[in-house]
Amino acid sequence: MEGVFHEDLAALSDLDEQSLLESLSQRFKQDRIYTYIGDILVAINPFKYLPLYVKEVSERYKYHEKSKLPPHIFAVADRAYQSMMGRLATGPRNQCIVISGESGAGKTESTKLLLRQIMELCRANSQLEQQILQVNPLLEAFGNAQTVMNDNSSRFGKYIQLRFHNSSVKGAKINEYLLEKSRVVHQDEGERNFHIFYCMLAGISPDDKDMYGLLDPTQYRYLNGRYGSEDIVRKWGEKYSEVCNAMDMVGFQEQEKVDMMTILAGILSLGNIMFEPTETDVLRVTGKSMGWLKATAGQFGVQEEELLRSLTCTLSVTRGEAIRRLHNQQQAEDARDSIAKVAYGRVFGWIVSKVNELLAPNVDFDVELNEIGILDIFGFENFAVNRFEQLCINLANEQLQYFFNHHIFLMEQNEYKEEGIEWETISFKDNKPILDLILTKPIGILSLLDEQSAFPQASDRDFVDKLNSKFKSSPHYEVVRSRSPLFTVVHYAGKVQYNGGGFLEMNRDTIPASIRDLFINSVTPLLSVLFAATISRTGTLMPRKAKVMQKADDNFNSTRKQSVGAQFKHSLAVLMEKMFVASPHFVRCIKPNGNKLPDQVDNKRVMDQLRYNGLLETIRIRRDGFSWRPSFKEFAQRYNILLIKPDLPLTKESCLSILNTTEIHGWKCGSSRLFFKYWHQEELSRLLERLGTAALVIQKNYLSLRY
Ligand code: AD9
Ligand code: MG
Repeated sequence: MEGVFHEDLAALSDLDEQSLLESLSQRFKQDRIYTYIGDILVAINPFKYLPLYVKEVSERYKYHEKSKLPPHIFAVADRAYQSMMGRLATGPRNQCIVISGESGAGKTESTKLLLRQIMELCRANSQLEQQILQVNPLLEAFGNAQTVMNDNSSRFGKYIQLRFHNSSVKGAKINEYLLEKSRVVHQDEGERNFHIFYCMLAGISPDDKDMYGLLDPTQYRYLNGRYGSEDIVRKWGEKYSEVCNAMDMVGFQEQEKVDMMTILAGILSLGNIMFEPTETDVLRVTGKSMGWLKATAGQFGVQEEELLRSLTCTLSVTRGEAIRRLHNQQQAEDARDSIAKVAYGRVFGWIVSKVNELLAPNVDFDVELNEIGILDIFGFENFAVNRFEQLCINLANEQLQYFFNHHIFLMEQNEYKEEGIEWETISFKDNKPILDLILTKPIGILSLLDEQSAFPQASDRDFVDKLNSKFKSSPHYEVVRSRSPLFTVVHYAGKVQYNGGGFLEMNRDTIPASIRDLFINSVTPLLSVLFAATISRTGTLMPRKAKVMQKADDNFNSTRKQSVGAQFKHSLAVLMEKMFVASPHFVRCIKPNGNKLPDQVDNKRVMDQLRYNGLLETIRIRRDGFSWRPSFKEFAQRYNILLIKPDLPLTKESCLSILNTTEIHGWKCGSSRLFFKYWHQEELSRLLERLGTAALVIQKNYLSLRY
């Protein structure tokens, strides 16, 4: 079949679903994992080492002509970098690379390769470059974990912004989204806790192990008694040295590292504290648990009695009177788990804000910085049990799909209409109604959740009943007849059944005042800082205030505190705002099979992904459409040099005269802008390059003659 092995699917004249699948899988069988659809890169996860990223390849892709080399992730890095420098085309100088795909499809690996190649491109070779490259192993150790879908699954989303002045990198900033804190205290079958726990236990020296009060890994409930074979343990040990090394390189202080590890050890001990009911309603901690309580108090640097009190009762102040409410066994276990979650979440947030502090650009205020952002979020998930976190993760993926559709289909086709370009509309699966179902005010899933979360008496069942009555007729919602609080959302990537159990609590995510006080008074400096400070939405730590101010703020915060859902919604909105004003580059990752195995293509799985990604429609629009649409002014400004007339008016007529001197075909002229195929950009750049030197000389002569 002609064209089956084509490197750019948009160049094929005729393609249906089946031949698209065949094309991709034939290429994949020859280890050609990358394919273009015009300016979009499709990447299929090989699940094996391929010699695609060695130094020599990296060199070859620097400042290359896209059409001359096979598709590659390094080509995307090159394009983003050149565009940021204003070398390739007109348009915003800030760039964003959006990587999407389901869990295990290869987004995080792609992100790392992009970062590496961009650093190569700017020939940073400085301490800053090393620091930036070390951020990933550090964040992965604390924020990734093994799931049934991916052995190194990102349990948080991140947007890495690289900041440049001219061609050199000046700093970086990380935005993190919604770490899945519940993993610290619970992991489903076949899953693990965050990597760092296993790394620490495997890699720590015997002396340090004693210092942190760590025991045998199989003892810890939060690790589910699971550890691993000797081989795995050795790898974890090696990873631990890498993480320590990364911390040193990025610039963490020795004391900060010690504090961090001690807090992690404390979290593990805390998980082993069990409670026994007594006849007098007071819970008892005895025997081994007493030992764990002592250990935790030591590791957290808090008083043992105070820790016990914050686990076994809640103190509230009503009309100036302190009321102590005793916990039952379940409440005490919940308090224990929420301390573990909040402590881990704060350590993670602190690492990110520390990284941002250390990597902030060290330049004067008036220095203009351009940016390349790389978005690597958690992929679409559908587990046996899906919780609140999965709803947020899948919402983020919906939002990205919308961003993609908006750019590729909506914006482009609207412009054709407005500019009077003849065009046969290409339809696509618009997921806006699903976004509305989750996000709309006042009756989206998240706002109903907020409404219910505000009632202390409301239950998860009440919440799901409310959803059922509001959305039963929505085409993207399905009522589940069950005694458990279940509901189904029909996402763009498939149906997901959610278990509403725990939604209200996870959405509220409140820390009891007694727990905060406990930690503020900790003698472990880092813990005390983490709880005295509030971590702002941007991930930076706000300074500790005087106690009185703190109290006033608490009252304020208790009425104003945003729910987790509302915060997430807000941070997604901020991210989208940023991305909508940058030039986007898309990488669509595909997972070839569900077994994480090399050389295996599960046709049905891949076809599902091609369908929900809208790839067939993407091919059509890239083939027939005009992805580069500069205004007359932008175009004339940049390409007037082709006519060797620097003072050309920036009008339509000038643009047409410029274009008429070239042999470029297939472009169109609208009422305010020009419409080009994606490959025209490169053709014009080539012309500029060829004429550039000569033209500059002539231009100089011309100017000297005139004046
Ligand atoms: V999740 O949404 O965070 O759960 P990702 O990020 O999409 O997911 P990831 O990049 O972690 O997936 O890839 C999963 C695994 O596939 C990696 O750990 C590698 O073992 C494997 N992988 C991915 N890309 C490549 C590659 N280009 N070459 C070799 C790869 N192996
Ligand atoms: Mg990932």
